[in-house]
Amino acid sequence: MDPRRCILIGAPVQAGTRRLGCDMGPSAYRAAGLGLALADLGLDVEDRGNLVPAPFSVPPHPNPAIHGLPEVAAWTAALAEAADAAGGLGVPIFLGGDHSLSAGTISGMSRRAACEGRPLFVLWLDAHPDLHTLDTTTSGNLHGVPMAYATGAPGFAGHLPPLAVPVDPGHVCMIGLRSVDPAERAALRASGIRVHDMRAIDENGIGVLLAAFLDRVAAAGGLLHVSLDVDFLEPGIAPGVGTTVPGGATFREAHLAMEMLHDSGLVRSLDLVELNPFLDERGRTALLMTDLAASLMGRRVLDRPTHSF
Ligand code: 4U7
Ligand code: MN
Ligand code: MN
Ligand code: MN
Repeated sequence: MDPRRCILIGAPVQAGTRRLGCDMGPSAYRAAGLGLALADLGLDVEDRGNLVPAPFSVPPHPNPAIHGLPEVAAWTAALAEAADAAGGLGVPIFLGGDHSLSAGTISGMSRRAACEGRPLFVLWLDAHPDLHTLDTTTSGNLHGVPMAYATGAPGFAGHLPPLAVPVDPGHVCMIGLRSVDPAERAALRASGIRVHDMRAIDENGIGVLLAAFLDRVAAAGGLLHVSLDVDFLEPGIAPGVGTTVPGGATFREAHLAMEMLHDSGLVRSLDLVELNPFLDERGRTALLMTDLAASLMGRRVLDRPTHSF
């Protein structure tokens, strides 16, 4: 695997939410110049276009709120394959699409890590833990379940593709949480997932929290998957998302996190999720997410070409 090779994989999935528009996410990243921004860093960039999942038939689930299950099952199977294969060649960057896509990308990367005899760690940057099961979700929106699926929570068998290698919840760190449903709160407490909410960021600084996690990943010889939900960010700087929650990460906090991730040399794969270009303002959210991805791959804020948001 070549760490200087970036493989862009479009995943225009929107079945995980009732709000339409996430299917335009991959196009918006391309229009924002993500490929060029990465190539400018001297990286070898390959854009594989958008993935087209094969149909996947699943029995209906007894929870009547659930919608989009066959589509999410199909994307999960296709993305797990794509992640495992691309992860063996370079650094896959998944252009979403709603957050249900992480069910596939994380399960694929977890299989890849197991093939290499190394543990997979996940950094989850999100306002939400996305830790509902098919039984606890009341919205029925499957962008709220990928973390439960990827960590092997019960109740997914027969409804989503079988999970080859569940991620150890002790290898997951969530930063930025500020909207957690009661069932998720109980699941988080029981899980052993490391959680740093916005208050923890305010009190400690994001750098201290992230450094401690990166030390753990390095000490374990782990591979790191980063899942970046647009709503991790303060809605004022990132309006192009369906699930805005006030009080998110600032431009400076997000860039610091990306630069530290780059310096760690641990990141093997990245999800850019939940961008809804229909809700964006003149592409500013797509541009900010593109800048963050470029920072994670090696660009410094001060090297940024000057464009206005
Ligand atoms: B996202 C929610 F109820 N928990 O289940 C739900 F608050 O990928 C939100 O993080 C899920 O944006 C948000 O619908 C999913 C809700
Ligand atoms: Mn999310
Ligand atoms: Mn979210
Ligand atoms: Mn969302």
